[in-house]
Parts: sequence; C-alpha cells; structure tokens
Amino acid sequence: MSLIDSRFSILSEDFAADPYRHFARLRERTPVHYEPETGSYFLSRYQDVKRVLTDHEAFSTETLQERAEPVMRGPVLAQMTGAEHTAKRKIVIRAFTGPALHEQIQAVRTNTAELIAPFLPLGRVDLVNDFGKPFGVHVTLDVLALDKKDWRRIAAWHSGVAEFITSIVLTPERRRHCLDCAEQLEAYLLPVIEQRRRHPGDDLISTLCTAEFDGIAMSDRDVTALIVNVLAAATEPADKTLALLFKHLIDHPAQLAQVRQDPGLLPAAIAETLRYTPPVQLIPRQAEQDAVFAGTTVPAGATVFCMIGAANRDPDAFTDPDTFDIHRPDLGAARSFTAAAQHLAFGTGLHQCVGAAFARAELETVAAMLLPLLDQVRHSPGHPYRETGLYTRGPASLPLDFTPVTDFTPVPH
Ligand code: 2IO
Repeated sequence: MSLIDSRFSILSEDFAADPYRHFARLRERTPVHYEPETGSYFLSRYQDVKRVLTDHEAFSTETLQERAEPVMRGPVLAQMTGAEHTAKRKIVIRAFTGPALHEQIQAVRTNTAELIAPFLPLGRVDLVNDFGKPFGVHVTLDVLALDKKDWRRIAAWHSGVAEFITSIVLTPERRRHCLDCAEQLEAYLLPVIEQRRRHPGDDLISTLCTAEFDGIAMSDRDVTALIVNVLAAATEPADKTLALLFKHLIDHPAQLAQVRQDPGLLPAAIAETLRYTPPVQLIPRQAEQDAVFAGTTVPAGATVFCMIGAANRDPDAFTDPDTFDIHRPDLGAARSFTAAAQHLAFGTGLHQCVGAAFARAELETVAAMLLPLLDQVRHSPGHPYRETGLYTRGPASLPLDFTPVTDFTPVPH
C-alpha cells in the first residue's frame, strides 16, 4: 500500500471535497477503513453494509445514545427494539401513509406554489437556499401542525440539532451551540404538547400525546424526542435530494426531456438520485461482538459507519454504478421506496426509514410542479458546483436560470 493510501483519511479536506472519487479505492483496498482520530470503522462494500443493517442483534443502534439522545431530548425510534419499537413505529408510519399522506401532498402543493412564486418573474432561483430549505421546513411544520410563522426560529434550531447528529468531530463550542438549539426547541415544544394533550386534533403530535403503550401514555420527554426525530428526519434530507434530482437531470438533458414528457418517470428519477447520491451518506451502528469483514476484525463495542454512497456504487450490486441512469434495470424502481429497495439510501432492515413513502410523495409532487414552471432550466453561469457534508451531503447551493414566468397564479385546490 502506498504512503498516500496509509495517510488517507475520511476526515481530510480531499475526501470532503469529493467522496465519490475515493469510493472505488476504499471498496477494493480498504473495505474496513479505520479512523484513529475517532476510533471508528467505515464499511464501503454493499454486502458488508447490508449485513450490518440487517443483523440488528450483532450491530445495535446503541451509538444513538451519544449521537442523538442529547439533542433529541429522549429516545428516537431507531433506538428502540421489540414491542415498544413495533408499536411506536406503527404510530409514526400511520402519520405518513394513507389518508394522512393525502393531506400532506396538498400541503406540499401549497408550499411549493407559495415559495416558488417570488422567483418566477425573475427567471432565477437558488434551488437550495431560496427554495429547498424553506420548503423542507414548511412541509415538515405542516406535517406536525406547527405554526409556520415560527419557521425561521425552528429552522435555526433544526440546524443545530442536525449538526450534532451528523458531526464526526465536534468542538466543545459547537457542541454547546447544538445543545442550546435543542434546549430551545424543547422549550418551544413543551407548551404545544401540553395544549395538544388538552385539545387533541388529528395531527401527529396529538396522536403521540394520546397514544398509549402498554396502557401507559407517553411522557413529555418521549413525545418531544419523537417530534424532534420526525422534524430532523423530514427536514434534513429534503432540500438536498430535491437539488440533487434537478442537478442530475440538468446534467443529463436527454433524461430531463424524457421526464418532462412523461412525469410517470419521476419516481425512477428520484430513486436513481437516491442511489447515485444518497443525502444520508453514513449510518452508524455499534458492534455488539467482534465481527470480521473481508479478513479485518472490528472489535466489540466499536462504532461502525455504513458508507451508503459507496455501497450504492458498488459494481457488485449495480452495473455501471457511476452512471446516472433512470432506466437502469437493476434499480427496481417500483420497489425503491419499500422494504425491498435495492439501493440503501433509506437504510434497510428493522430500522429502515419510516418516511420513505412520504419522501417519494413529497419529491414527486414538488418536482412535478416545478418542472413545467422552470422552462429551459439550466445552471446559472459563474457558480462552481460544490457539495458539503460527510454524514448528510448535498449541494451548498444550486443557482438556476430559466424562462421568466409573468402570469403565475397558484391554482386553488
Ligand atoms: C434522527 C440524518 C436526519 C432518522 C436520527 C438520529 C435517526 C435517523 C437518519 C435519518 C436522517 C437524519 N437517522 N433519520 O439517518 O430518523
């Protein structure tokens, strides 16, 4: 192994600038990459990642006690097991499927129309900072039936919470900032919980407040944690996936033309975006016993990071994996938002994303509305493309030009 290889670090600027350049070498030469600074192991092969995520006895979610609980203010779904996990997961899934999903799609439509309107006459929008970020927060607040007038504060607290759960190394100053955000968010939520306990509606927070587990209602702490869990999980990947979808389609004009002509191709385009550039790049687990991968032992107690981006581009799982192709036969597009998904962007196994169907509906709805509005959409000249984030990753910005629209009136529903 060359000197360069032995010095290679996932914490380096070089890796942060473009992780995708390093994935083939990692899978081939160091499929179990050790980071001495954090004492954790990074797995890059599809089969290894799949094994970790499906063997939940050998690879637990204990790591979340340190990584999530301090800012979630209590236990999140992914930490739970057994009957409690099944019962609470069901409650949350019900809020994101069936009739509830129907209403959320309406909320996605309304938010899309309101948030894109000011940019249409300009013929210019930064799809991340002008639209995607506010859009992700607005939709999440509608799902939770929280007051959208508070969106800026909630967005700022969310950023602190997300920074905490997605950091590989965190300075004491940043840690303090993140905990402050979480405490303020908790203080904001407590009166809401109290009010919904007294006057429950049909929103998710009310359901959590009134639900009983083993004949016992959930405590404020438990309800708070699940709200922050949903808030983070629905908000953090939304702008990234939307911007990545548009970037890939703009960079592949023939596929963009096909999707414009047949919006029925959107689920496949979204699924291929999730495979090609998953917004959640890392999923942590704790090895409960010594485990051997490709001849390397990961010791009991160690944190293992599943590298979703690397696994999704493993040639053992996908043909020509570095090519963006919405028609690829090995994607299994129809199953891409279910437990049978081939790509690992929603994880897999017991803790697979509960919001996958919601994510599909949200992205399909917003993209189907934006595509006809953004005629001749293209990258604005003079802005070098840059992605940020090791854990969650997406474009720092995505400035786009398109044909200005002067006669837009949001269609009432
Ligand atoms: C919130 C990275 C936002 C989840 C997490 C502590 C648990 C879990 C995830 C995703 C996205 C987050 N982990 N969603 O990776 O709920």
